[in-house]
Amino acid sequence: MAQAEQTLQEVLGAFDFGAPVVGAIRYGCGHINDTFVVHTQPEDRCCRRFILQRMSAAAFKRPDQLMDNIIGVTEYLGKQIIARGGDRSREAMEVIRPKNGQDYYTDSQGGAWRLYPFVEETVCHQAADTPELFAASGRAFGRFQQLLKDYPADTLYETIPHFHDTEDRLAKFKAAVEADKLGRAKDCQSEIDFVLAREKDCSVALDAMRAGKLPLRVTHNDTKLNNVLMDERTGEGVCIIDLDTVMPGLVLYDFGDSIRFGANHCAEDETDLSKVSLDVDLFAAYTKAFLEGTGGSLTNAEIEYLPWGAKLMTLECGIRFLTDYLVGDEYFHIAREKHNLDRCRTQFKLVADMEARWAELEAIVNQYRK
Ligand code: ADP
Ligand code: GN1
Ligand code: MG
Repeated sequence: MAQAEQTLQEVLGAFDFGAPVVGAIRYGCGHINDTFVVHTQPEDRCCRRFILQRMSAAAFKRPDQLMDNIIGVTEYLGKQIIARGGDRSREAMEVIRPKNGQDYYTDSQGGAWRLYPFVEETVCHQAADTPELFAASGRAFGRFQQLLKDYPADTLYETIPHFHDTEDRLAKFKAAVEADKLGRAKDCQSEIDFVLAREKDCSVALDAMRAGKLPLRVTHNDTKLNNVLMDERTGEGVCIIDLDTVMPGLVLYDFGDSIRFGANHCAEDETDLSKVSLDVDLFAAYTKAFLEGTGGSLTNAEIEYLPWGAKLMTLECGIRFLTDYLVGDEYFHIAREKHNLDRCRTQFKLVADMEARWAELEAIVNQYRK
């Protein structure tokens, strides 16, 4: 048996699924963790599914702290949802501990694995085909923000230090260009120049935070459309997933990352850049719904900075893809050569569009200001 298969069998044996396992296969489109869907066959009902994940060792140095955060947040969300008369089993993730009673299982190769119930009768979208769908995701992420507004932020570990510290991302990018260890900088000089021309932008949100204009809150920090499960019948957001990066942050990070990924009609790795453009109607639909979801809890300054959230999260993500390309694709899963460079190019095309349509974005956000 190959090592990977042997490890998977070891891990499957470490959890009690309550019924025989009939199969485990790779699942989903995440760039970070290794995700599997596990099918089991209870005697008295049809197949029951689970999500089994090996947490990325490249991304997360301390799986113990990561799981501590996730257990704290999911238990808290569960209580909030029950108090509001919701369905806890569908609306919040729930960690299933391994047989050894720990928060996660460490396999004999050192991999760290966790298990969740599969949230059934939901759809995970890779693109926002309609404004209604995108708005539903905005309401869900806004509500997530509202549900966690009183969560004790000081109990959260920083699972990835400097995650949305755009200044730090810029510094790491410059170091990668300087080292150019694979000689790849020559393939992407115009992308490198694009970043260098926006060096000052990287400080805009951090300066506002340091000046006391923007408060730290508990934020998700990875609000891609495919990190919310939508009800397959109603189309509404059911459950926010991928809680690895729930940490103190600025609300504009959550808003901006959703816009980055969802307010256009292309995949993040589209190679035909003529197809990639910001859809301002999607931006408007998301803005309205996100603010509804937050239930009026944001300050005027936070709302005013939302367009910056969109631009900064897109620029930062492009910088991260470009840096990973330069250092040899160490962080993001890739499926082809230059995959990270392709991803970087779509991000920079979107940044350029945002800059060109800045006044429109500000007007939309202003319209929804208190
Ligand atoms: P990554 O950090 O690699 O993006 P995710 O936690 O987002 O990992 O999981 C990858 C994919 O697996 C998701 O986009 C979604 O399709 C699916 N998924 C994750 N958790 C669940 C769940 N509890 N129920 C149903 N699908 C899930
Ligand atoms: C990763 O985990 P996933 O695939 O939802 C990454 C995000 C990036 C995104 C780009 C922990 O998100 O920060 O914006 O890829 N997550 C982590 O698609 O680094
Ligand atoms: Mg994900």
